[in-house]
Amino acid sequence: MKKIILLMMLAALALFCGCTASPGTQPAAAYDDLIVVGFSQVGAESDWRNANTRSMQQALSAENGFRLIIDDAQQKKERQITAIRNFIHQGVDYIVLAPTTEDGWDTVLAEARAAGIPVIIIDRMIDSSLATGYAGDDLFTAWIGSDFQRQGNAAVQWLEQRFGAEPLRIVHLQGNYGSSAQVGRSASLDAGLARNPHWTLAARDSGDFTQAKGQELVEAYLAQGVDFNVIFAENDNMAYGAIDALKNAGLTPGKDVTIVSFDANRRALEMVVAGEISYDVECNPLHGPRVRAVIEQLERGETPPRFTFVEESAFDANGLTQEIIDSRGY
Ligand code: GYE
Repeated sequence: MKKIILLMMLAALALFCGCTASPGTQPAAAYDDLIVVGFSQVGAESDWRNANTRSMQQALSAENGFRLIIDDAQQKKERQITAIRNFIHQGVDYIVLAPTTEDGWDTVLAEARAAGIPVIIIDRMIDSSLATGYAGDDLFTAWIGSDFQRQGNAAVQWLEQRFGAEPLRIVHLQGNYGSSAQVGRSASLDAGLARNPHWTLAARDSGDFTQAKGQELVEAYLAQGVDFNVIFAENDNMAYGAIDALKNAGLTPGKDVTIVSFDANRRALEMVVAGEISYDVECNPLHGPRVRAVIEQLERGETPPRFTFVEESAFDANGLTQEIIDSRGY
């Protein structure tokens, strides 16, 4: 009898244990094997940013051996600093940072270094008194991103070639101030303005890389009677907003106003084919596999390159086929 009661109790216990393990739960051992990565992302301000987040999620997936914790900072540096501190407290294996602006990272990245957590910076750069010039005593292990001034130069050179001596009155929609993407692209346009005395700056302001602010700014310039024939939009989303504003005012983008832009998202390249955007400089957001490769190198005890500049091109309507657009990853 005692034996039967014992068997029944064991059976009940087995049933109970079975019930508590929900279908998707990972066994503890497999979970412990995952490399934990805390990713402090700028926000979700643009198509570029969303493609960048997706690329990270795909590359650093559980199937690939990672547990990725993403914190969306809604374009606020203070939130990124808090997120990094949380990652340090959680004891993540790696921190990936896409910094909003260049300045202000010394303290929190020194904390990560003190905790022995390697930091990989993607997209934009940090400007740190400690980041440069101290081989072996750096605040980040590797950086992966774009040469934003080179991108800006490509757009300025295209305007020079396309318009020669024609006078240009340029509306400049800037990204969020202090971000490398804004700093580099704006520096190129400033250099273009300086060497082309027949170019004038009709208006300039930050649209924070968002479509809504791009539209608002151009609507305001039109309402104020600002006279312009070129828009230099520092990303595609602000260009989309600008295009809406122009169309609402009865103007034809690509005819009345020439638009140059950055990122080369699929949607923007369709606008290049349609003649609404005249030139779009590629900025590649697909950093996920690159980050994965760097972490795997570190896991094997190898030294990854400290700086990786992504190769990029630029598009006008010449030769831009639907096939090329469809083959793009973002
Ligand atoms: O161009 C813009 C995004 O830093 C390269 O940020 C990135 C920029 C990109 O919001 O669309």
